[in-house]
Amino acid sequence: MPRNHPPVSIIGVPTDVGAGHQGARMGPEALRIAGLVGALQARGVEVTDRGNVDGPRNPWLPPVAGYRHLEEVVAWNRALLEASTAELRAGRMPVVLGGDHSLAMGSIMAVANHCRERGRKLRVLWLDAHSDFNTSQVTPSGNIHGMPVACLCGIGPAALTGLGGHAPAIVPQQVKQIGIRSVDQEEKRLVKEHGLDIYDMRYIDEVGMKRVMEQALAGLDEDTHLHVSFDVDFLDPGIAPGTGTTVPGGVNYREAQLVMEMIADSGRMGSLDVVEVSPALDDRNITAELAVDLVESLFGKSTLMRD
Ligand code: HAR
Ligand code: MN
Ligand code: MN
Ligand code: MN
Repeated sequence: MPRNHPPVSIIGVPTDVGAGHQGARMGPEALRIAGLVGALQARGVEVTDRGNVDGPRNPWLPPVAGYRHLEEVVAWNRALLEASTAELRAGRMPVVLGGDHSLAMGSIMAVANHCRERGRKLRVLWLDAHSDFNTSQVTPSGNIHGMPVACLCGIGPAALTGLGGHAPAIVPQQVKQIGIRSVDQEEKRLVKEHGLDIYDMRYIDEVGMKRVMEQALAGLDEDTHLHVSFDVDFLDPGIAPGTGTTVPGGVNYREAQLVMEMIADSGRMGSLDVVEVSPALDDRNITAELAVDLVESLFGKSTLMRD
């Protein structure tokens, strides 16, 4: 099934100011070295690597009032928001390479604004071990990469929730979370209260990934922009050890391929984040290589005669 993808712009966001471990700032280079650009070109996609956006270094300070490095996280997200907005306006598909997952705020705010301006619907697929729905009051760590979904839904500091100029950027009903297996106690209460649609590992075990993806993708139409936010800790640590917050019992290789293939078949993906690759924790870049392999599937590569 050959598909026509819009031209892709790769945007690196080499930061780990939102995380509790340093190292994700090396993720963009690891993904490039794993051959991301060539893999997309081999799919017939026109790709331009825009290089990295710039931002403050990691000062490595303890949290203040429930946030570690709030000012730095804001600065990186502002830079990404601007870069991604420019690509969307030019009719291009941003593929954002993290970096820690706090960057999903700038990435998705750019997409949300773009959809709002064009009267398009937005759905976010959040592939992750974590719900990333903490607030400063309940976070066990102060790490802002545990908060982006809440901030996108308008729950968080104005410096983050209002960054795109329109708060909330999205509503919880637009988000489908898959692979979830680590949600903090108070965070559980929040996701229930806000009605987040969560396909956790138990649900995946019970009903199977095919059915899960049919549900997560149900109702997409030609007016829907699908944003995929892929945190590599979604994957089982046995196949993806190179990330700062591994959680056992994750998605296996075949399930992950099916997820990506079904997204590709939907034909609706308009933007993508690949985040939390942490090369110093990895084993010969296998996590970045696996991420690239899965991105190929997102762009329509499949086994046998289907591609
Ligand atoms: N829930 C934990 C916290 O808020 C850890 C979440 C952050 N880890 C991530 N994001 N990699 O998905 O501290
Ligand atoms: Mn995450
Ligand atoms: Mn995670
Ligand atoms: Mn491959």
